[in-house]
Formats: sequence, structure tokens, C-alpha cells
Amino acid sequence: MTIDLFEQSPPEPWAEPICEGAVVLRRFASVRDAELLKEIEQVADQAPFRQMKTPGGHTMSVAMTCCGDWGWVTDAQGYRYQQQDPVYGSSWPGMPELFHTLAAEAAAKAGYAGFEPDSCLVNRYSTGAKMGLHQDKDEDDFGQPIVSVSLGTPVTFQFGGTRRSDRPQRVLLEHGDVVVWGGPARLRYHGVLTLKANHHPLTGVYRYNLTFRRAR
Ligand code: MD6
Ligand code: FE
Repeated sequence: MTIDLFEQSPPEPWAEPICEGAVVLRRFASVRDAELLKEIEQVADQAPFRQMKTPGGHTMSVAMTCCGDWGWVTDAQGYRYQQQDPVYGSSWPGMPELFHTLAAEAAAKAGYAGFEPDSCLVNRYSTGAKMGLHQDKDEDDFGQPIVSVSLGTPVTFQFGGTRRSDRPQRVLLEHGDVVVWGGPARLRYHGVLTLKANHHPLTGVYRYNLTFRRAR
């Protein structure tokens, strides 16, 4: 077997490949952490965190809100993107400039130039919250990547294959880490293990995750 070490330029030191199409940009969001958290607070002032119900009737342990043109929601009718916050019937808060810029820059670093997110799902995990293995498939164009920003307490992320039964690999996601995935990784199953009791100086017990998508 020939190993072409220098065929492609090596990834930058903080870019850690997970699998083909997916990469962790370690601490990519750290420099703007306080501003990002301030923006999350402002989004939540307009569209409060809420625990939504799955179509099967279970209340999610993760509290969620959204910003941007399209928000991801779940209720008895199913999973979908919609332009109105179901709590108030009003549009979602606009996507802060900083969010959009960060997501576009991270995507470009990971090799997905031209990413223009129109939706940001904001997840808030408290101790004991988790997210089961799932695929992100409510978006129109799977050619568009997803950018995921972790803030606050650490969690173990699970990255599986394209079948639910594929054994997932585990990656610890810490404050400021940004995961970008697309291409062949776009429809991989993934989830978050139970958040352990922990403390972060900027978020207390919470872990926040921002996932940026092109919904439409
Ligand atoms: C989370 N993230 O990290 C949940 N989905 O809290 C996701 O479900 C996710 O991080 C698609 C791409 C990246 C993600
Ligand atoms: Fe997901």
C-alpha cells in the first residue's frame, strides 16, 4: 500500500477529523464565548427555552429555542421547520450577526465554503439531559453541512454510521469546540450521552449547543 502523506495539505493542528466529511475544530468558538452566551440570552428573552414533545408524546430532556428564518420544532404532529414560534405564534428572533459569521467561517475552514445558515437550533442541557441517536434529515438539501457549537460543560458525543445499529464512536466535546459535518457524514446517526453534574465558569451547570443548518 502506498501512503501519500503529502498529497493533501495536512489539517491544521486544531482540526481533528472524526470521519470522512466531519471534523472537530477544537476551541474554534472560545475567543467569542462571552459574546455568544450574551446572544443566547437575548434570543431566549424573545423565545424562551422550552422542553418540546416528541411525536411519540415524550417530553425531551433538552430545553430548546431557535433563531433565524426557520426554527426546528417537534410536537404531536411531527418534526419540522417552521417560521413561527409555536409558543407565541410570532417569528423567531433574527440570527445574530456573530452566529452567522462564526458558522460560515467554521464551515469554510472545514472545506464547506459558501454555507449560509437560515436556522439555528439552541439546545440547553442541564445535569441528566441527553439526546438519543438520531439523524438530521428535516432539511431540504443534504448537500449543505451542519455546524455545531458547544459551550459550557463537557459532554460525550456519539457519532454512529448511516444505520442506527452501527456502533458509534465517542468524542468529548468541550467549551468552544465546533463540529462541522457534511458530505458523506451528513446523514450519520449521532447523539449526546447523559450530561454529568459539572460546573463551567461562564454557564454554571449548563451545556449549550448551537446547531446551524440550511433548512430551505
Ligand atoms: C448537541 N447536536 O450537540 C446535539 N446534529 O447537543 C446535534 O444533534 C447535531 O451536534 C447534527 C450535527 C451536529 C450536531
Ligand atoms: Fe442532530
